[in-house]
Amino acid sequence: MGKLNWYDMREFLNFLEKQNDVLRIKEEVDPDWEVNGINRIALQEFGPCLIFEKIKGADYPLVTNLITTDNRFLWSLGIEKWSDFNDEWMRRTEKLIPPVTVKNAPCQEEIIEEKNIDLNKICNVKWHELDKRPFPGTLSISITKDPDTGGLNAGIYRMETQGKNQLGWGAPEYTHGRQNYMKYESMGKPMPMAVVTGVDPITEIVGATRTPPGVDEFELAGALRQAPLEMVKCKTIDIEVPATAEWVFEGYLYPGAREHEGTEWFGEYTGHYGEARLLPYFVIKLITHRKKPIYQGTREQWFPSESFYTNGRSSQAEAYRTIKKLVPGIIDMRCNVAYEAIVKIKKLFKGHPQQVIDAVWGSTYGRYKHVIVVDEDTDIWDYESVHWALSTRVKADRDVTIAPRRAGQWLDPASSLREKGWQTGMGIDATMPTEEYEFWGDKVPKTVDDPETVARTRAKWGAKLRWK
Ligand SMILES: Cc1cc2nc3c(=O)[nH]c(=O)nc-3n(C[C@H](O)[C@H](O)[C@H](O)COP(=O)(O)O)c2cc1C
Ligand SMILES: [Mn+2]
Repeated sequence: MGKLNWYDMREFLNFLEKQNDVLRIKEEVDPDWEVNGINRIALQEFGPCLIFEKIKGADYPLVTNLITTDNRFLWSLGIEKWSDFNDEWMRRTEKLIPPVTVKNAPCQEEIIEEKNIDLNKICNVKWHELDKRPFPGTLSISITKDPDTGGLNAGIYRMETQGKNQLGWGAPEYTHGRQNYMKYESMGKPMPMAVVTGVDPITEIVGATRTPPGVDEFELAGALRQAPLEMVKCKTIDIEVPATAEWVFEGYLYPGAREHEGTEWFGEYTGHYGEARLLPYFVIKLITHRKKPIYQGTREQWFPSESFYTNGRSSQAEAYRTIKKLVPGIIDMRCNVAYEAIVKIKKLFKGHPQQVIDAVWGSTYGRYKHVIVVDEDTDIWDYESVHWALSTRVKADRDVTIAPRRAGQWLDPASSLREKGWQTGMGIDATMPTEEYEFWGDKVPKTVDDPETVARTRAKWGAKLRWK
């Protein structure tokens, strides 16, 4: 169910409404605690998508939890079941599909001039108890251009309100967005940027996907949709944005300009509060939006969260594609939104699992510090099964590789402030050590699967043994 090429967020919302998967909150709610509380509860219980129609002090409605359940994620992409997901992603994105530029676009139906911009009227939500300021940017996509290649980049980075038209920009140096800024900064030039929010679900997903460098996320969106995305040129800067976005902020980041996030902590996708940082900031010069625009945001937290789906699962699919191109025998891959990757292989040679571990560390953007490699008979979609392999096939002095001083992520709470950005890799080969048994001429232990007996029993007992 679902489909590939949603026209806009509204079409997806209408579909969700028909599935009885939207809750409209018409009562006025408090942006300081109540939006947080309702989201915290709804997320944890795999609740519906939420539309807050009246937030105290704000003039516009807010959508949250658009893609925070298995169903809503798979509907976004028109994929039926998880077991198809990695391969379907790979198949569709074999060839990227560039967007088309249109002249008139819904996202430019209305305009707010610089002097009339007041972010607090647009989104004034504090997503967690210890956030001291509103963070309108949780699901807002920053669109920048590489000044060398002209290629577009899309990324979601946290943005806090620092003034009526100023937002902090939480993009660390390892993101492509920040790398574009670093190029402008070294030329001493301001970087034009557009920030969009309230987009069709595939655009949201690609904004959160960790791709190899140089990939234009809107071409990736076209591939996932199997049809080009419609985009329109901004009014004041040379950047294209998705034509059906609800909100578009046009503006600049200036070279050398930094401001500390005016809070001590911000709740993050690791499920912990992350430290506030000294960051570049975005100055908005013009806002365009649709008629009756809907703002979009989300509450960062541990699983289940919007990051888990749109960043975790999509980046997993990208990592799967990369690894499959580099190492033979890769069957499937599961990554969480934080820092773990589990890879299922058909072991072909000595050191094969270790090569997989090295490849994950060296070639993927997800910064998966822990890599677990398992055999074909292990079900990576069932953590019990993975732990069975870990506890029965691993001899730690032989199978665990520790690799210090790896590139990590800023927000990993396992590293203290002094070590932020660094991580220690741990690779675990949880495949059966067949090569050792074979070396000694011994038989490799088999699993107690007993397929012949199972088949024989099913043939005789048939329907009587169907419990599901
Ligand atoms: C809700 C949400 C919030 C996110 N916030 C941040 C953030 O504050 N900083 C960050 O580096 N990445 C954040 N991400 C992940 C990035 O969007 C993701 O890594 C993306 O691929 C970066 O794009 P880029 O490499 O093209 O710059 C967030 C993702 C989601 C879904
Ligand atoms: Mn990118």
